[in-house]
Amino acid sequence: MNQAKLLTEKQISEFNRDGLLILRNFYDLEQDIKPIQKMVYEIIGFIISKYDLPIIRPEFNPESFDAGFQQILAANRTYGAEIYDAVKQIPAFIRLVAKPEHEQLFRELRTGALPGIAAGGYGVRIDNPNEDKFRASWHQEYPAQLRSLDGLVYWSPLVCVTEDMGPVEFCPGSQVEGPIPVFTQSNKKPEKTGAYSLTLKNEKDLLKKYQHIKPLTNPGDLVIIDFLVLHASGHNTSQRSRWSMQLRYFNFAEPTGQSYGWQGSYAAGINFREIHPELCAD
Ligand SMILES: O=C(O)CCC(=O)C(=O)O
Ligand SMILES: [Fe+2]
Repeated sequence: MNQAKLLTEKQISEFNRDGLLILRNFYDLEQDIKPIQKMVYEIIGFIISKYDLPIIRPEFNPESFDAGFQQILAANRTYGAEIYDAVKQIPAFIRLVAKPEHEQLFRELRTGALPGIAAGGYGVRIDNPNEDKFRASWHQEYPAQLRSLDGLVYWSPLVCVTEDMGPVEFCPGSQVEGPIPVFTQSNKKPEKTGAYSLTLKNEKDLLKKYQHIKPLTNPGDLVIIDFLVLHASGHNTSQRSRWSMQLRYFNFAEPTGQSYGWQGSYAAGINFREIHPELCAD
């Protein structure tokens, strides 16, 4: 049986060249995205009630599902953390994570792959205005996730990402560098923890070598990112949090991942240095 292809040959070669591919309107807003936005709205409502906050919200609307969230942050930043931890457990989100199309995309982009879902590698980012602590500086996904060398990040926004929200910045083509050594005990970033604290070796020179792009995306759009492509969070200088979903898939068939039993990295409590001492620059 010949399953209909999700990607054209042109898209596959674009991904092979850039390590990056944007599929506009890939998800069904009504079926895939709106149920997630609705549950975020409900969870925000529980927090408003729980802490008895004087916040009045409009009825649910996909465009403004996070209404009240900035006032919650202003009341107490830790309420935001409570919401952050909650929203990755929304069933509609987990259904999206496991959508068969993600396996199929992986197979179309990586011939012979047996895709896996990176445990703990999925979540909903909330990039709040003028916050730096959780901003991802320039990185490749691989050291932060491990599992296999040839993984993919599926990134999709829950809000219309505008220039001032700090869209993710990419260096297309930079996957050809292969895995880049990192400084792990970076005293350059004392405020960052776990994978966020890693710094690329020769970062400045690497970043000069490649073009930089910051594509604007809308709910329903899917950005596919090679585990080895350089990328970084932008700076959100807007009045609204940049809500986005990240799902990460790896390849059971890839030998490097097999050699360490497809283990995860920092978030899984694994010591990156034990798995890849040669990629530790310090
Ligand atoms: O959304 C962001 O700011 C960063 C996303 C990222 O690094 C990722 O999805 O792997
Ligand atoms: Fe990333």
